[in-house]
Amino acid sequence: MFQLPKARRLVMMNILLRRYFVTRAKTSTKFASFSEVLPLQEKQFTGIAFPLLEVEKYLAPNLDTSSFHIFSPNHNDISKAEMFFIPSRQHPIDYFTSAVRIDHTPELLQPEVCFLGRSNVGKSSLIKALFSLAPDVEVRVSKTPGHTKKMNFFKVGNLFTLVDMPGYGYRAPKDFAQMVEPYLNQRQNLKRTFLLVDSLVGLQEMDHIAIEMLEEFGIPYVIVLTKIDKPSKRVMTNNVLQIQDFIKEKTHVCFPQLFPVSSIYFSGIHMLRCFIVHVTGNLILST
Ligand SMILES: Nc1nc2c(ncn2[C@@H]2O[C@H](COP(=O)(O)OP(=O)(O)O)[C@@H](O)[C@H]2O)c(=O)[nH]1
Ligand SMILES: [Mg+2]
Repeated sequence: MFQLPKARRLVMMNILLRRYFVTRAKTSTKFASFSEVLPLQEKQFTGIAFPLLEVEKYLAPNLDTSSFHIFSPNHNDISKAEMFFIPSRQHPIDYFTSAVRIDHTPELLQPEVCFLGRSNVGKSSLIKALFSLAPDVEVRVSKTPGHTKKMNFFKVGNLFTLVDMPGYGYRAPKDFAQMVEPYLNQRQNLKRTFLLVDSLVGLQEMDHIAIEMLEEFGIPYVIVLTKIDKPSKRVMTNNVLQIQDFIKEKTHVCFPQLFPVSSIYFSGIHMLRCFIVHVTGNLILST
């Protein structure tokens, strides 16, 4: 049977894989831009633009929901923030580099935010959704859990950097010791850490370990609830309330407001873009 030489086979496989990932990155970008969300009917609009307010609708009226409204940009702020995620010749957005050890991380002065969470929680998908207006940015979304073992740096012009951290899973202690801990401890330009938690299952043991570490180091972080298209309204509401109570009672450096997202339907993505642009010092809210 005809067989390709090994080197050529590898090249072919690379081309096929690239094609697969790039094609995936280009599919389903409806509602990627806020301009496509604005004309929607109120219910659908709120669900995508302000998913936390959608949850609030299902709560008892006497419940204190002040933590739902701490960061509350208006439409104009959200549209302005989106401009930072649209690439141009003067403002290139691209994958920059990867690192497996802290001493391999690039020396960048621009503000940075990083994304942390269990393997399979949806980190890469979230970064892909945030960058959906820059379709040339290649973010690898793996089929196999625990694929990301590197820190991947994405530069948004010379304004800020997004870092996809290795997922903590069964290899967590090793990855944590080698990469996550020293990065969080030493990175001078780190402005905010986003801790991703699956909205279907809520806080898991591994999440608590990450929270303990963030609290111990005093690193400001925000909890992002991923895959909100999955849970029922009841499960979603329960998990939101439970996590918000936990933040209030047990944490000191966690932002009290949750950021629910669905990377498939772009729910909460516009809001999160706005928050990132804001915490990296690139946008002062008009409200
Ligand atoms: N339904 C749904 N699935 C998601 C969402 N985000 C990610 N996934 C799926 O969850 C799996 C893990 O996602 P990935 O981004 O690779 O997770 P990572 O290991 O944290 O980087 C993939 O099969 C994704 O397609 C989401 O918002 N909704
Ligand atoms: Mg990943």
